[in-house]
Amino acid sequence: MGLLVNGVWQDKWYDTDSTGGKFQRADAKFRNWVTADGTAGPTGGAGFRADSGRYHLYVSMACPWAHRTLIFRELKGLSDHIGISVVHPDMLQDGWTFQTDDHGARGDMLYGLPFARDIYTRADPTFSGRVTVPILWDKERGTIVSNESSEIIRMFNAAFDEVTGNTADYWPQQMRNAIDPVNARIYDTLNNGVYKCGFATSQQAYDAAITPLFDTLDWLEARLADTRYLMGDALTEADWRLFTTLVRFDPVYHLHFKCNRKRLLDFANLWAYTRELFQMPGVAGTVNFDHIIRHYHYSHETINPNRIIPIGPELDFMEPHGRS
Ligand SMILES: N[C@@H](CCC(=O)N[C@@H](CS)C(=O)NCC(=O)O)C(=O)O
Repeated sequence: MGLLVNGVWQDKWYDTDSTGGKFQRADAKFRNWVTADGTAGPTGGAGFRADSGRYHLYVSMACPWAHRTLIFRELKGLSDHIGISVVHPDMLQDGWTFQTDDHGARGDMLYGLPFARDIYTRADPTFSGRVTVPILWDKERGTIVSNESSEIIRMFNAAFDEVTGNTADYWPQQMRNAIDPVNARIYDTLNNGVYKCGFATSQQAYDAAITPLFDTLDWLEARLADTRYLMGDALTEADWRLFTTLVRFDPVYHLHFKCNRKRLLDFANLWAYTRELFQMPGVAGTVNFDHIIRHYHYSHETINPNRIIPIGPELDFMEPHGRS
C-alpha cells in the first residue's frame, strides 16, 4: 500500500495521525470525460470521443468502486468495445500489481507492465497521489481519462449509445434531482462509511461512523419495503452504487471492518433486493468472491496482521428474491 510522490513510489499506509484516527479519502485526480463527439465533459479536457476499442478499463474485482464500472460495462453492452485488465487481489508494498500467479488475474493486457502505478506514471511521469482503481485508459492518446468511478459510470451510461445501440438510461434527466441526494447519503455513510469504520484508528472515529452507517441501512430497509428499487419502479445508478457495497457486506465489512451491529441477512428487504440485482443478466459474472474476500483480509496488515482468510458466511445469492 503506498502512493506516488512526483512519480516516485513510497510505501505508506493511510495517514490517520493527523485526523484523530479518521480515514479521509482523497479526491481522484484524472477527471476527463469520454463524450459521444469528443467535446469536453463537465470537467477536464476535450478530445476523448466514444470509439469502439479505444478505451481500456483497469479494475480490481475486489474493489466496490471498480465493480460499479464493470457492472455498467455489462449493462450497457460495452464488453466488446472496452477491454479490461484485472489486478491481482493482494495489494501489498507495491500497491496494486499485475502479478499473474494465481486467482485468475491475467496481468496488464495492454503493455505487460508489472504495477498499476506504472499506468499512472505512463500518463504523468510526475504524478503525485494514490494509485487507485478503476482507471479508464485511452489507448490513442496514451493517457488516463478518469480514475473516478462515479464519473466513469455516467460516461458508460450515455457516451457510447451510438456505438452500441444500447440506450438504457440509469441516470435519467427527470430523476437526477431525486437520485443525487440519495447517492450522497449512501456514499458518505455506507459506500465510504464502511471504510471509515474499517480504517478508523481511534474509537472516536469508529463511533462517529458506525451509527450513521446502520441508520442508513435502517432507512434503506424501510424505503425498500414500499418500492422495488431506490427510485421506485426505475432501476437507476443509485441501485448499482448501493449494490457493490451490499454484496460485500456480510463476507467482508461485517467482520473485517467491524460493521457488525447486524448482517445484511438481518434486513429482509435489503437482502432480497441485493439478490434481485445479483440475479440480473450479466451481473453475477462481475462478482468475484474469491478476490473480494482474499483482497481485504490479506492486504490490510494493520487490521489483520496474520493475514488469515476467514471461511466466510454461507450466502445463497441465487435464492429466489420474491420481489415484484
Ligand atoms: N474515488 C475513487 C476511489 C477508488 C479507490 O479508492 N479504490 C481503492 C480500491 S477499493 C484503491 O485503489 N485504493 C488504493 C489506495 O488507496 O492506495 C473512485 O470511486 O473511483
